[in-house]
Amino acid sequence: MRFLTISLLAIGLLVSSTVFSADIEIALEAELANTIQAPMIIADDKDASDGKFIWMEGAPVAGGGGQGWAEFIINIPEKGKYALWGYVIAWDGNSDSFWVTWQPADPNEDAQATQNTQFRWGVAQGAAWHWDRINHWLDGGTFDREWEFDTTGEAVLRIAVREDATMLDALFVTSNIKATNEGEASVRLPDDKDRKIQVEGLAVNPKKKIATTWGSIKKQYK
Ligand SMILES: [Ca+2]
Ligand SMILES: [Ca+2]
Repeated sequence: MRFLTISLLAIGLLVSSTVFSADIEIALEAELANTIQAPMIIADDKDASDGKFIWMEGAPVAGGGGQGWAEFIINIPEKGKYALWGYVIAWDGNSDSFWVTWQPADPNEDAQATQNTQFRWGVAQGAAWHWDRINHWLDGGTFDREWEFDTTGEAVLRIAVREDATMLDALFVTSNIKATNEGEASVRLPDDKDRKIQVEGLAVNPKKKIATTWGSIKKQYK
């Protein structure tokens, strides 16, 4: 009987680690970014996750934008491909885009300066909070993005202002790159546990160590 139990346990472990290997999923609160550079700011909204979101404040008007950003240090637990989803509001055609770079999968490029459309996210419009998979809006069309990481550890995601008034409430990182809608991707907003992990940095490392390593990443990709 004991042998049977152990065997079943072993099979169970084998099955769960192969057939049912779960996607990696990380839920992040936009306003808990490691760095927020003005004029991008944190603002209040009772309908936003944890009551706050980030944006470059202003009415959605033509022109403007192009300054300010938020940076997130994300611990990549396994090598491989990842997709990103944003929980957003984009009122109209003048408030529906960001620049997105995620190092080291992306180069250390200031997309606000280079205007490289590879990093241009055309945000799905809507006046209520909704999920949108981060894409690149190229001159020839808009395509879902995926990022491939050859190393584990800290990766630096920058969401930079392109147009005034585009709003970001939360982010969802997933290794499920196939999903094209939020149901398939099992997107979710961060809960208290997610926020705790995000605030404390990598669960196992003190914040000081992250800062040091972040410095070396910047140096490496300069
Ligand atoms: Ca636009
Ligand atoms: Ca939020």
